[in-house]
Amino acid sequence: MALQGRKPGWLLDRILGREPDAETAPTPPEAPSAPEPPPLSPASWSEGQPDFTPASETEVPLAAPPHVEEAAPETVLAEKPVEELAGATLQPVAPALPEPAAAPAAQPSGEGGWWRRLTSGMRRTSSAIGDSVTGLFTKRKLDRATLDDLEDVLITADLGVETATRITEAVGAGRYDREIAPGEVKAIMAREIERVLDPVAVPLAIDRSAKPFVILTVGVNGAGKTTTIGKLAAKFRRDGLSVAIAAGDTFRAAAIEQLKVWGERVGAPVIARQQGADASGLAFDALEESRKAGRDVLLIDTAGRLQNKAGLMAELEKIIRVVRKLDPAAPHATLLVLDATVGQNALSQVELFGKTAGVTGLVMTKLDGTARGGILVALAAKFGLPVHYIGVGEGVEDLEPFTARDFSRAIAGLDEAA
Ligand SMILES: Nc1nc2c(ncn2[C@@H]2O[C@H](COP(=O)(O)OP(=O)(O)OP(=O)(O)O)[C@@H](O)[C@H]2O)c(=O)[nH]1
Ligand SMILES: [Mg+2]
Repeated sequence: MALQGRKPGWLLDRILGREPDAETAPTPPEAPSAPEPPPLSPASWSEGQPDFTPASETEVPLAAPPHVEEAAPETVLAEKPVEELAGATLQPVAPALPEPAAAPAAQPSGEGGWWRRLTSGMRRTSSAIGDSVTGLFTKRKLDRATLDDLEDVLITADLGVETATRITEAVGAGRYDREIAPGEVKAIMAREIERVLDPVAVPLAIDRSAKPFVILTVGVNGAGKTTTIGKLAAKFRRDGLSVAIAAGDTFRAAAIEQLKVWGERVGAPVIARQQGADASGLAFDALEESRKAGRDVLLIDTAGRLQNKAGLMAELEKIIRVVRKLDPAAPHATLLVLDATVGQNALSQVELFGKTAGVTGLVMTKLDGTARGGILVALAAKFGLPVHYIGVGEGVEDLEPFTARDFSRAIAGLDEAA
C-alpha cells in the first residue's frame, strides 16, 4: 500500500516508540496546491448564510478538543421524540467556541505526552504476544505442547482461532524436535498475519467528482467517531480538498460543540442544528448545502449507539435513505469506527452495523492504549472489510493509514520493519 512521502517502517518505529530517523520519519504533508482562502471570519457566522471559508492550514492545532460525557442518546430520545423535533431550522455555527481542555500535544518525540503513551500503549499488544513467544521458544525444542501454548497465547491476544491455528501450523511445519529461535517464530507470525491483513489494507479513496463525496461515520458511544472526523477533515484539508462536516449527533449539545471546535481548528465548516433536531433532516440539508457550495467532501457525524438497539439502528437507516434522495450513490463511504480496547465485542459491532448501515470500511481507534490490537486481525479474517485508518492518539495527527506490514510486525513484537 502506497503511503505518500513515507518510507517503509516509519509506522512501526512510531508504534514501537523509536525516534523517527532520517530514513523512516514521515515527511510533512504537501501544502494544498490551491491557494488558501482567507481565514475564517467569526463575523460571517452571524449573517444569514454562514461563510464557510476554511481557515489556513497552518492553524491546524495539535491538540484534541475535549470529549464531554453526557446522557446516552437513548435517554435523550426517550425525552424528546424525533418527530416532534423534525423541521427545526438550520443553525449556523456560533463564533464563540469553547477553549478545549488541555490535551496532549502531538510531538514526535520527547518526554511525556502522547508519544510515550502511544509507545507504552501499543507495546501492550506487541509484548502480550512477543514476550510470550520469547518465553515459550527460548532454548526449547519444538513439540506439540509448545505449539498448543503458542496457539493459546494467540487466541488470548484476540487474533482469532483461525489465524492462531494458521500461525501455529506454519511455525510447526517441518520443525518438530528442532530448536527454533523466538525471532524466527515472530517472523513467521508476522508473515502469516500480514497475509490476513494485506487484502483489507485498502486506502480510503475519495472520488473528487462526487461533489461532495459523502462519508458517514457510525459506531458505539465513545468509539472515537467525532475525533476521527476531526482528524480526517484535517487530512483532507491538507490534501487541498474542500470539506464540510455535518453535526449529525443531534442528541447531545456537547457533541455539537465538540464538533464545532474540531471544525474551527481544521478549517472546515460545521453544519449544525440545535440539540434534539432530526439527524436525517440535518444530513439532507448538509448534503444540499455542500453540493451548492461545491464541496469535495461531506463528513457526517452520528450519535453513538449500541449495535443491539433496534430503534437507534433504524435511525441510521433513515439517515442513509434520506441522503440517497439527493444522491443515490451517497453515502459514498460508511465508516464504522471501532475502539480497539473493546476486544471481542468489535466482532458483533461489525456484524450488526454492517447489516444496518452497510459499512464499507473500518477505522480502529485507541490502538495506543490497549493490548487488544490483535482484534483487528480477527476482524480482517472474519469480515474482510477494508481497514482504512488506525487511531493512535487523541491529537489531530494521530490517525494513520493502515498498513498490513507495519501492523503485522508490531503485533508480532518485531522491532525491525526489514
Ligand atoms: N488514546 C486515544 N484516544 C482516542 C482516540 N480516538 C478517540 N479518542 C478519545 O476517545 C474519546 C471519545 O472520542 P469521541 O470522538 O468523542 O467518540 P465518539 O464516538 O464521537 O463518542 P460519542 O459521540 O459519545 O458516541 C475522546 O476522549 C477522544 O479523545 C485514539 O485513537 N486514541
Ligand atoms: Mg461523537
